[in-house]
Amino acid sequence: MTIRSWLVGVAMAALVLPAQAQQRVVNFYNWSNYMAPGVLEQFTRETGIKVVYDTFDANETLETRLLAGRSGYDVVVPTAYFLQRQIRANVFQKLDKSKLPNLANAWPLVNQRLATYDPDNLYAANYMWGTTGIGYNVKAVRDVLGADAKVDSWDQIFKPENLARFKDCGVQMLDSADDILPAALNWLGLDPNSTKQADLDRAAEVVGKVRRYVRKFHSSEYLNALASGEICLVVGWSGDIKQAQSRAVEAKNGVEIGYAIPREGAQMFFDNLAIPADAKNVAEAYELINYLYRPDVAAKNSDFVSYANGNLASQKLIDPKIINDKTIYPDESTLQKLFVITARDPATQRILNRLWTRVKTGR
Ligand code: N2P
Repeated sequence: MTIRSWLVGVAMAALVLPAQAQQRVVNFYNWSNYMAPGVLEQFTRETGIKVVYDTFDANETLETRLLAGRSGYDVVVPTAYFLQRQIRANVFQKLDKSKLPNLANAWPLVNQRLATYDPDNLYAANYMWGTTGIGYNVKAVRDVLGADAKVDSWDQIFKPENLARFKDCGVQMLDSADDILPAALNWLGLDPNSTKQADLDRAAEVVGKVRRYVRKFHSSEYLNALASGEICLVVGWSGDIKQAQSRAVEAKNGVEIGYAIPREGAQMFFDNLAIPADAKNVAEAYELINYLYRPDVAAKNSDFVSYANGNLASQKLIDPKIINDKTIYPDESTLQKLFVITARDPATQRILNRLWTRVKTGR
């Protein structure tokens, strides 16, 4: 190497290195199956900010990382009843609304719901919301229950003699104490927010009795498994089930998927954007949240993930198939049937989790 070429090399490195050091980054930890393809790439194209994207499928996973500190994340998406106690644990920073002009697009109704968990909406902005209900393979249900059978009740899941009939075509259930136990409590006519040991024991007993008909407790795999026809019944999240429905239509594989909000009622959950107190890339976090609150971006996401969002201005841009679907954007009478979960204190949460582990393993 000549001195000259070496010098050129050094000069080029000097030009390139600072540019690399300046690469703006945002570390985004979101639920799986919760983002339309292309949305984050578009953000990078528009802002130059690289998104390091990582996903989870359980609030517990997110919470463990947040409570341990130095999670490395700049934007996270806890469900409201987890957010509530994480705020108390000082895990998040207050949002500087002057950096989020697009929050003007927020849906006041959703803000108001969220304020139960985050008074005055100081720490979080709703991303998406949905319900926990029953996904099913239409043909399999017809084969097992007869031509005019309808899946519209938790009896289908929680009565062992009913669930037993679906064992062979495949049943999955969310691996989530906070979704399944409240559903069982509600079905028993008990308060889904009950913290009474006797109530929780009864709910656990209900699930324990149907456990052997459940092929798997898992919170994200059922999307593919339903779409491919590998399973026929699931207790899962609305949008994931609706995504399975669209995926099967696109695949033209003859699989038809339905989603039901059972008549006894179902849980309605709110998942929200928040910035950890120790986030390193705060300016970038604001840019990302503000971008996600652009009406066109929120609409694109809801169109793909089949969840309702917290953005009122996006509604006129959302595909009529999505916005007019009452299992995604529930009407008044459906809303009446939905219940919400409030934050549990850490001790009750531990009881619930222990119970859940026992239910799943049968030990
Ligand atoms: C996204 C499911 C999020 C719902 N796949 C859980 N709150």
